[in-house]
Amino acid sequence: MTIKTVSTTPYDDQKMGTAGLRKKSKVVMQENYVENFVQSIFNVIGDAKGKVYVLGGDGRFYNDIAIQKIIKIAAANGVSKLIIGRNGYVSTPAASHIILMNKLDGGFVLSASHNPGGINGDFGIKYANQSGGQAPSQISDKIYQESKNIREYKIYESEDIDLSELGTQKLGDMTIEVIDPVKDYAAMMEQIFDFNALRQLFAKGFRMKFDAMNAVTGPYAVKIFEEMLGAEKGSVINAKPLPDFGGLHPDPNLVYAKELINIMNGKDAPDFGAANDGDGDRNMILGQNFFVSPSDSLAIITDNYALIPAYKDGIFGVARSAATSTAVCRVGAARNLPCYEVPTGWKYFVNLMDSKRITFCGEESFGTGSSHIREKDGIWAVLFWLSIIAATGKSVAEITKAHWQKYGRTYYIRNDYEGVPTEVADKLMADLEAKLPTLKGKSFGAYTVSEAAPFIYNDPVDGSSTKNGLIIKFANDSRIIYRLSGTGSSGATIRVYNEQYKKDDLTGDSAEVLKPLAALAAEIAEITLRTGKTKADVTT
Ligand code: VG1
Ligand code: CO
Repeated sequence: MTIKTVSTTPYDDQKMGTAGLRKKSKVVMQENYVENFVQSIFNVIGDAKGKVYVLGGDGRFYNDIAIQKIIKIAAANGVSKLIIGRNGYVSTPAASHIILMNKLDGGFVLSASHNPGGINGDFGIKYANQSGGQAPSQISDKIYQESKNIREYKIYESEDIDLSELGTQKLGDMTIEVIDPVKDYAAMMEQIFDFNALRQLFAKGFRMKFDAMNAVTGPYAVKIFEEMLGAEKGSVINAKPLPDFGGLHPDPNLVYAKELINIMNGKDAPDFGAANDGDGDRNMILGQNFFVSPSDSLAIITDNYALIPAYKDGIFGVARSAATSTAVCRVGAARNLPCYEVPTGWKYFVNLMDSKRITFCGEESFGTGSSHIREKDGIWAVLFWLSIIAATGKSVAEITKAHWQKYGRTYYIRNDYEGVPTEVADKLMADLEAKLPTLKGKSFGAYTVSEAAPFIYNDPVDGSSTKNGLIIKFANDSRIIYRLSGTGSSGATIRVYNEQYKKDDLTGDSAEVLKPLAALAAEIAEITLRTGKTKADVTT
């Protein structure tokens, strides 16, 4: 066994987006693609001696190949130890927990999250640092620069490492510890929530369905909901992680979690439904024939913090991405909690959590979490909802409607226009930005523009400034936000977020209520004219 130095040619597209590097599987499968990217990270880290990282993925196609490459490159670069989930599996939230619990230097999660997998799907690598969260742009930019100039990488020449058995082995001087990726995570959940109360809930006959979408959360969910809490066997569906997710698009929303939606809207529906995405950081919450919008979920969780043992003595504050509805800030205002607004991407919450400015945070894209880790956490959100149900004895729909009664309702819809040529999307955004100053004071029927500007975030901790999206606010408590996706693997996706707050009028249908605003949003940005699309490809 020896360390080999291999000469390589740089790729020019290894820029991390909203959440790590995300590409078509076939792009990642190109010669030395993973090697270049990972070596670039180690070059930026500098001396890896004494450093320890967690490694694993959501089990998608190429997980098994990429993980072996990373192990061998880490060993050749002098890493002291890798902690790896058995069979190469670890969820994004569990990886964050492993980093924090063991005070590691960071980690690698092999996942393209909610994007489809397989040879024609997507692959990705999320890189976290010692904060437990994904590296901030200042670091990922350096890695990108490095990747454009890389000329060689170091790799250990050896047989593949067997990751199927728990225990410790060596590759040269590097220690490899294969761990059960579920155990410590489940123990943390038991610390946060009142598992006895949840066991009583299921003992009384409460029924749930959790859709793991054939991705990484299956083993976590079976362990926690069925084995520890006593939900009936079969409560977790699509529980076995598969390399192609069984053909599913592991994005937990009304469009892609079809099987679960049908169960929850069908005869004899269980009391509660939930789904997670590929790497276990997103969640969708459902009642019988009832959908909780992620923005409402964050607000409801915040309003109920005192029901949970870990938060009962108080929380510091809350935060949402700018695109997420303002619902949580109304709870913040009522309860004297600061409410921060950050760019899209969980990494922007990390400084706020580290500096004890916030405890809870969330995104409209089905992400909810707290400072127990530095990633969003799908199973945590599900346990939170189950705890609210156990404590109040109310159904999902009753809890949500009571929340609207108390605070009013923030109607919310996101329209995605996918596969738009990059130049078209970039021009649309640039022209729209240029037009914003002319919109102020203008009326479009019932909608009078009160503010129109790019969203700029000044991080109160590290002083960095980030521009992300364009916001138009109207005098009638409604907003439109436009931004380009940073997680796609081909072309551009234009996301248009629409929201309208109503103090009364609580029982409408979101799509109906927001129809005029969504039409106005498309008109202002000239979506049809520029993209040829007469309607959104996906609405969530
Ligand atoms: C999307 C979501 C964003 C989320 C990100 C990563 O990014 O909008 O809220 O943080 O995915 O989610 P974008 O740039 O495509 O809008 V995950 O589950 O990949 O970590
Ligand atoms: Co994800």
